[in-house]
Amino acid sequence: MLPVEIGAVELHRIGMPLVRPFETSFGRQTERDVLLVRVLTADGGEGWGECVAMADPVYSSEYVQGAAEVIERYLAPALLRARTVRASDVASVLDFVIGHRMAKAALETAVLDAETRAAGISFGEYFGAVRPEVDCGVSVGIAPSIDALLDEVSGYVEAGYRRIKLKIKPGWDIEPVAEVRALLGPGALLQVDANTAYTAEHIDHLRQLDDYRLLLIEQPFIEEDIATHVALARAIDTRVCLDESITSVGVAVDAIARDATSVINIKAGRVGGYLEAVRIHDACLDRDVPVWCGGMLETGVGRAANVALAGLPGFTLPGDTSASDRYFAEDLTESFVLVEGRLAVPTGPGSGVTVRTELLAEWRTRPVELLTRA
Ligand code: SMG
Ligand code: MG
Repeated sequence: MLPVEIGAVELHRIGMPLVRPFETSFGRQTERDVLLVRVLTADGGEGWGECVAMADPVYSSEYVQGAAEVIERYLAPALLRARTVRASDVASVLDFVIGHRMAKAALETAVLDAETRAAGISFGEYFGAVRPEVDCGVSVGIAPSIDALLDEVSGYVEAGYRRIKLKIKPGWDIEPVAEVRALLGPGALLQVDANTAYTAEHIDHLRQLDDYRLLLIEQPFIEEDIATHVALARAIDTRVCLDESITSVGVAVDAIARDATSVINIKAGRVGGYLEAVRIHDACLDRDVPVWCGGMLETGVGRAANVALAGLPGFTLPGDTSASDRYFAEDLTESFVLVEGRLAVPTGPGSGVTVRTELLAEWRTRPVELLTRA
C-alpha cells in the first residue's frame, strides 16, 4: 500500500434526528450530533472518518465539540506536517497527544479510507474479514414502561435481529430482563449493558441475572475499576464483558489475564482506531476470548467500517451493527439494510460507501472547517 500525501483536512458537523429517543443509564438522546473528518489528498483523492464522540462527555470523557477542537488545534496540524503517511503511521504521528482516542480514530480512518480507495481494496480486505456478511444484534434503550419495551423488542425480532441487548440501570434490570426473556423464549440471544451504573454493593443483586441465561453483562462498573469486575466475574455465572474499560490492546490483555472480562466489546473509536481494534481482536483470538463489534449510533460512514471489522474471524457474537433504520429515517450514505438478520460487508474500495453530499449540506449544523498546512 502506498502512503497518501495529505493536502487538507475538513471537519463537517451535522445533526441527525433519531427515529426514537435512545435512553441509557447516563441519559436520553434524541439527536445524533455527528463530526466527520474528510482528508483530501494531493492527487485529488479523499477519505472519510466518523468521530464517534457523543454530544456530551457522558459515555466517555470525549465529546464532539472537544474532539473537533483537539483535531483542529493539535491532531490535524500534526498530520499535515507529517504530510505523507500511511494509516499505519497515523497513531505514532498523533501519539504526542494523550488520550482523545475517538478524535484520533476519526483521522486515522479518514487516512485509511483515502489509502485503500487509492489502492482499490476494501476495508474488509485490509482488516482481514473472512465472511461476506455479519450477524446483527440491536441495542434497546431504557423504555418508559415494560409494555413499551416489549413492543420495541417485538419489532426488532420481526425485523430479524439475531440478538437483543437491553440497557439496564438500578431500578430497570431484573424485571425488564425477565419479561423480555419470557417474550423471546429460552434459546434467544439476550444480553445487558449497564454503562457503569452499578457499584460493588450491587454484586448480590446482579447475581439474580443468572436466572435468565444471558450471553453477558456489559460494563456494570466504572471504567477504571477492574477489581470490582473481577469480583463480579467470580460471583456470577453470566459472563462479564468490558466496553468502556478497554482503551487499548494492552488494557485488553491485562483485563483478560485478571479474569475481569471473558468477552470483549470492540469499538474502534474507543481504542484510537481500527488498527488498534484489529490488534485487540487478534489478542483475543489468541486467547480464545470471543469478541463482538460495538456501536456508537454511527452514520453509514462509521457503520461501513464497523461491519467490515465484524467480518474478522474472532467476532463470533452478533454486534451492535444494526441497520441504518434502527436510528435514522435516512442515512448519510447508502442504507445498511438487514437481510435475515445480517448486514453485508461492503466490497467497494475503502469503506465502500459514498457520502451523500446533498444531505451533508442539508443537515449541516456548523460551517465546514478547512485545515491546511500553515
Ligand atoms: O450503535 O447501536 C448502536 C449503539 C449501541 O448501545 C450501544 N452503544 O455502551 O455499547 C454502548 C452504547 C454506547 C452509546 S450509548 C449513547
Ligand atoms: Mg456498552
